[in-house]
Amino acid sequence: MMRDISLKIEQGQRINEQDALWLFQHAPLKALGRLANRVNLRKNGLAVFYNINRHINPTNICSLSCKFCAYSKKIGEEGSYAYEIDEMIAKAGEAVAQGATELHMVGGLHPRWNFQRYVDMIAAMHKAYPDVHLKAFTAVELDWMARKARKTIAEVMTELREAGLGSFPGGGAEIFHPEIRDQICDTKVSGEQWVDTHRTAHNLGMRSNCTMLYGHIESFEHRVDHMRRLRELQDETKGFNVFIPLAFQPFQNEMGINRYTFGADDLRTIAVARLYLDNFRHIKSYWVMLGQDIAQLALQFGANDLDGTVLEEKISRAAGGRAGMIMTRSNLESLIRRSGRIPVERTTLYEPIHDHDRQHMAPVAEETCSESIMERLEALETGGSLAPSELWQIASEAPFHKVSAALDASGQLALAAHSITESHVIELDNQSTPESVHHLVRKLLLESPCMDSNTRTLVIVLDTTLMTQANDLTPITAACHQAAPESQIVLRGISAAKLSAEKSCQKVTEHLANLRGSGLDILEESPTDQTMALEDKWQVMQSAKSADLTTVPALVLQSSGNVMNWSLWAEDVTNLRSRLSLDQTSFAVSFRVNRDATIMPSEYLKALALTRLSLPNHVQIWTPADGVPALSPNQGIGADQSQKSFVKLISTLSAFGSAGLGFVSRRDLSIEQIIEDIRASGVAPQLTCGRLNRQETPDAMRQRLERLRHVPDRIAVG
Ligand code: V47
Ligand code: SF4
Repeated sequence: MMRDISLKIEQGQRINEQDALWLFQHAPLKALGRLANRVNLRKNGLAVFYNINRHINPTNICSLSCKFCAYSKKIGEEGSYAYEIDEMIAKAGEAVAQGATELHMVGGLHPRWNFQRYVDMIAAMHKAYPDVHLKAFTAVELDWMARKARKTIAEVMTELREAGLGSFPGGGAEIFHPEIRDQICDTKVSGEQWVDTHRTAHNLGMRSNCTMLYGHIESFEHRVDHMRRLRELQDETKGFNVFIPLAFQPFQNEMGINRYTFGADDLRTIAVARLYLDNFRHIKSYWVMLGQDIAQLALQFGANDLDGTVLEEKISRAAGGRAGMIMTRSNLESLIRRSGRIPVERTTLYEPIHDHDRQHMAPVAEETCSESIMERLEALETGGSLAPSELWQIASEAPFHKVSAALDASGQLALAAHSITESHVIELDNQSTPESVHHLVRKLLLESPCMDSNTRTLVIVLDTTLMTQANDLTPITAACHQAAPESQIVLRGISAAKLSAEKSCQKVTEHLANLRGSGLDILEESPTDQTMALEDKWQVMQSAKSADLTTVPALVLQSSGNVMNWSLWAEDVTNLRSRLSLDQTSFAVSFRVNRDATIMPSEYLKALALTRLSLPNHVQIWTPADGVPALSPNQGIGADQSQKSFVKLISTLSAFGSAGLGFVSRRDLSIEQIIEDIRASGVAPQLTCGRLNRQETPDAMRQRLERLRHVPDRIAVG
């Protein structure tokens, strides 16, 4: 089916609603992304748009009570506000001083404001800043004004245009289908009225945007129905500038929904929109609702616009938006550049501000790289081994989707299950004592819901990153084991294990055997072990193996300045590969990002895929949740009540080569939420305690991996 749909698109045919539904329900994530990316490049070239704008939400007082809305208040209610026109002009002035070319204004339906109030608002803003484009009022607000003034929608629009209004934003669309609309916003204009209002605007020669609020109670069928109505109107009028999928923000709503949309679902929605809405040139990856992480990745999945600097957006913030209220020009440009694209500042109507940027909008048939890079990528695909300099070249030059295609072609992954190892990290420091660790572990066990069931055994990770002096760790592991005899114990820190041997005046092998005897199960490399000499590190790992400890080496991504350090990655992965090829007993590598590094999600997934391609088949790659990068500042009203923003990436990991979440730190994550994320990635979640793997012989593991291969990376949400 994927091939049929690709063929249709390649031949310039339209895909239909059944196709779009299939893409939502079944398309492999990477293949879907590749197709959407190709279509976007052919329309928009390498350019990705952003603008310098400001949102001003004139009032949160609203006569309606949509069930999903955390923003609206009633008159007199605590937190309600209504700006005077002067205040709005002052706010606009701040933005104009920073180079804003657009003001975006939408708000509640204030029961005491009449139509003239809105006309005066626009006229005053236009008078103060005649060069700034005023994009204001949703179809819902326009209907409100028309009813209050007893005018037609066309009359209202014309008067607003005469006062200085430039175009209409896309809000208020939600989900058109009455099955959903009646449940979430039954007093709002109907889907038909919304479409009619925009038809009227287009017929008057005005342009508008359109949105779809997804990730609440709607099904994929409702999303396709919504997009169908937009595509039909666009066929008729060509008046829409852009389609903007709005990811539902779940804090404070009357729908009983308390989780954010899955990252894989966000990407899928952008990609299906790009493929189905073939008469739209622009698809917006709205960072305010998606978070910076998914917004950046969406640029590989068909989106060509990030929206703008925004400044003071209140609607998503009230509903738990974690992305913060502002991005600077340089933030936006950096997200775009590090996606391999060219940032182009645009006007509201999607013209480049600078004429010389037009060249970047020229259609591109495909992102290319040199033949030698392709040959090397093919060599990797078929299990060949490359020199670090060759790997470095592939990593820094091959586009994201060339790597994703190579991973698919290699048949390397395709997992039926993604393992989750529930763990709790105890950060040891110089003051840690056996008593303090024992106390912490007992407390942990009493509080931990995962000890309720026999099948779920907690893993305790003793993390040594904060230890700056040598300490004999044997009494500490013994205390941990005594407090939790059923738990598996991981020591994170190879250099700490070595220092511990020195402190107790023992040979490393002898000391590791003692640690094993005191209850330790696994020795895991920590990011701080990167500073150890390679030979020293491997020697300790070798000794750990002789002491019957399982060892988990790490691959830690680093950045230098504001760029990903691919050369370090290439060196590290080469060392790991040669080490692991000799060593058939190591079953996993922990893949993480250095705490101080800024790694973009697209770089992280590309590195993950390349690492999967570079390491021997029998080695699993674990992506510990606390080592996944997070760009979103995770600020805002719902931030501490809800999942952290990096959780968004979890549902994308298995498609790019991760076999499991390694040792999940449970401090700010709920295992139930993670299980949902794994399901959303299309593979089955599998809770393990790590021991499962220890009992497996290398042969049995190889057979298991063989069985798991060739299962497509499907999605199963909706
Ligand atoms: O219509 C309300 C949505 C919209 C929530 O046209 C929510 O360029 C998510 O339309 N979670 C207003 N969304 C915002 C809007 C918009 C934003 C940016 C650019 C443009 C454009 C338009 O916000 C509302 C509603 O669909 N919304 N509550 C929520 N909890
Ligand atoms: Fe009012 Fe808009 Fe909120 Fe609905 S979504 S309650 S119309 S502010």
